[in-house]
Amino acid sequence: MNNLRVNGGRLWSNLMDTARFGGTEAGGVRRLTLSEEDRKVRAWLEARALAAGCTIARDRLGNMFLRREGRRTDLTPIAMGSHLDTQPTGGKFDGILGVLAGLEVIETLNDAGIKTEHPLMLVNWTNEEGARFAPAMLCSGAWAGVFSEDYVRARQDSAGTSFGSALAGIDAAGDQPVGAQDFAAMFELHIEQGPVLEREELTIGVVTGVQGMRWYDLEITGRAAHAGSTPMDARADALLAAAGLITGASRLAKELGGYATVGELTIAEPSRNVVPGAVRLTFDLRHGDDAGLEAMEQGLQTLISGLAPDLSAQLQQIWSSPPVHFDADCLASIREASASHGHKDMISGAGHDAAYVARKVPTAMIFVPCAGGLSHNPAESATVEDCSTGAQVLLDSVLIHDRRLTARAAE
Ligand code: HGY
Ligand code: MN
Ligand code: MN
Repeated sequence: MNNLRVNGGRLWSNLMDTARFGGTEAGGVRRLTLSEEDRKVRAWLEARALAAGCTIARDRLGNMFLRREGRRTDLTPIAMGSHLDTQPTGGKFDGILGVLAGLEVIETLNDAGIKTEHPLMLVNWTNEEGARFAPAMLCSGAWAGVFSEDYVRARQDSAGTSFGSALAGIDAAGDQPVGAQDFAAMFELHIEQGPVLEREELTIGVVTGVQGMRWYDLEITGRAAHAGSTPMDARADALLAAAGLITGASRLAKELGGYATVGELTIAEPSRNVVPGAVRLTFDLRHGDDAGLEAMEQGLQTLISGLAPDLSAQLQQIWSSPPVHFDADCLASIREASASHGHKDMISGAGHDAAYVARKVPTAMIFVPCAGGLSHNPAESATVEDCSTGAQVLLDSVLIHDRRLTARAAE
């Protein structure tokens, strides 16, 4: 193994410094995609990357490609990527740890005056979270050819602002065609966002894949009625129907070993003395295999078909991301880089840009623990030691992979 060491203190300082872009009183970060806070953190990253000798490119959807030249100009870059946007109740580490660890790799190589054979590319993927503009992983998905540019531009947030106008609003778009940037491989470092590593007192997760996930919108229509004079057995209460579906989906997930979450629920024209006549809610279903996902979807459909006749429901699937298996060579490089750290293979419960990038180039992920496995919460936290070890494994994985690919090309 090389004797290069990342500067964990510099990484931690960058993590705490960038947390001010969208920092909340609760100690978390609210940095929605294409917001003013997103513009500021993007500008911060570009300035640091330029100071580190990188060239900057952006595609037409604002994906950022920060390139460090290698010794060979004929080789395709090895990428380190993740995302800078957060959930509304986000924390200091989800996404940005992977981007800042990639910056730390570049600055460590600069400090040592070392050049890799392959160029390196630090990537910020626009709109990973899907919180403001659904679905998630929208612009890594567009880069992978899953979503058209027009589809992405037309997505709207809850205020009716389109992705396209928000993108123009912070001047984040570049002129590179979406999908034109190629990579020899991509590595993504991320907090686990689950309890496994912490529980097993391990520092590194060698992430072999990502579970499947599907998102749905559900509209339930009943009948608005007077809260005081409508008998309980004469109601078409849309919210009560939704409550039954929510508990039913949760029971299904437990039975099938999957995950079911309702994260958004809106009562149309809410009033405390009116029986809700119409509600809209979202379902996020996940499972390690397609058969399990399919069984969960069928189960939800069955629950919906069992609603009382004076209630109607429209279930629309708005997104489907099948289970992903990462690249064996990339995983071998991560395992070699992790040899001196407590590590284990694992599947990611959360979605990541790497899930779409893997459709086009060899890709794999590295996890580090976060406290209590908590994420998408202002209390999300990780330690300077684990973040530093994660960045070290990212550096070593990239160096090992650079040698692996170069040697193979010379055969
Ligand atoms: O939904 C997810 O798993 C990711 O955080 N976007
Ligand atoms: Mn993330
Ligand atoms: Mn997230």
